[in-house]
Amino acid sequence: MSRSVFVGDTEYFPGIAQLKYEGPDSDNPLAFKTYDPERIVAGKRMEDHLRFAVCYWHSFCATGADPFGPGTRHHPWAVKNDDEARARDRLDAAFEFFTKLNVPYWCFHDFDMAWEGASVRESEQNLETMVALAKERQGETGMKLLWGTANVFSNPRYMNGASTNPDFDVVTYAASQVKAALDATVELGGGNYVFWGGREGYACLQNTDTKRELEHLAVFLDKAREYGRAIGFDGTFLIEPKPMEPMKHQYDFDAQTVIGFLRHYGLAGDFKLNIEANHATLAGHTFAHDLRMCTDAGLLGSIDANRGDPQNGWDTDQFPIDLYDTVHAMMVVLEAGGLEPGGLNFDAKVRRESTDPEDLFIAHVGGMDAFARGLLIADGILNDPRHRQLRYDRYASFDDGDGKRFENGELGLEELRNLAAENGEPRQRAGKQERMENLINDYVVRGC
Ligand code: XUL
Ligand code: CO
Repeated sequence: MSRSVFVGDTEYFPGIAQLKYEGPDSDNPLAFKTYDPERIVAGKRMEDHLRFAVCYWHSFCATGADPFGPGTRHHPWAVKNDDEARARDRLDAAFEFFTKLNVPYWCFHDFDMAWEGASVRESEQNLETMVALAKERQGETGMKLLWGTANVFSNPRYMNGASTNPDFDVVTYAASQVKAALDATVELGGGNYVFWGGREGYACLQNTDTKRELEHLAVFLDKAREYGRAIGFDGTFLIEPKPMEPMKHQYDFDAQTVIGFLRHYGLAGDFKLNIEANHATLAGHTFAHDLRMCTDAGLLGSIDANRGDPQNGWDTDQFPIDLYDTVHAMMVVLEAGGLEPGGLNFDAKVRRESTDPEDLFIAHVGGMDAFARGLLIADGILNDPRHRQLRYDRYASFDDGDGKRFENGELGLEELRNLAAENGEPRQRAGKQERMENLINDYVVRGC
């Protein structure tokens, strides 16, 4: 892909050229060791399998502030006094970063890219201004939008939730933002639109009408779908599950909860899931578990790629570097036939202590290489007949005969009982977990 690497009047990452694949022997921290966009794996270019996206919020808005102290990163695009001038500089810095990193996609919230105005109309105009500029930059650089979303959780008005807020006036405000963010997503050609239910949940069960709030959430999503389709959005609406944080309990707890909700309210199909690794682990699952629940249901939409910290019980949003995570994730993705029109969005932030501008590139390089390795290793494992055997042969007793009839719902409980009485104690069949784990390890070592 040949793209311009420098947009606007200022270069925000001087001294960094477009990153390239240099192979496993390279010692250049600003080069890919495994991610080679053109390399063909399982019949497709790596870039088309992985569909990497950079997120706007962590990379260009967040400064590393935490509850114990202010930000540590100094963004040269955030120095001007005027809101619009800062937003324009930030957009140019972001597009320079995207193109230098050489990823095909990006993602945004309305008020990462624009700034909130004093009224609904003013906020809409601010977003429209920035969308026009982003559209220009997309044209110049070849970047595409993976998804857009609205931030309906940061502003204090959303402290009790957005679409599940007990106050109807707040619900209407959230609707105004979602409408504008949908307009923006369509204008920028986004393939997906995300709903992360930031404060859709509760802090105190006793003061919350959970039934009514969940029904409001469903009506709100239905109306967003109706509006989106009416303005020509033909992509996927995505719900991003998360069990807690900021709320004590969030309604979109995990993949299975969301799948049940979508089916119950007739939203499945238009809506799929955006699975974030660190959210799955917060819910007590593995990343791959939540992915598998989605692919089993035909509802995997996209991925927010990151990881938590095993010692911390919160959403640390670190860059994904754990090979087991990426291997297991890519096994699920490959088996399901890929992510398109979703992708792998790095919803991840560099650590507060990572203050050099190059650290943002290095972090993404690590994440991209980790997923590229995951892809190659997963492809190797899935093509090994021993994997199929260990996983699927366990179910051979359902392939024909009475087992098949059971699967088809043709045997009643009494008939099942009679078969047990006739056949006697079942033969013990080992699960072979360690055999499977060792096989996967052999591929991890043999690698890419
Ligand atoms: C928060 C989170 C969000 C969503 C988009 O935990 O993951 O950044 O991805 O609102
Ligand atoms: Co996310």
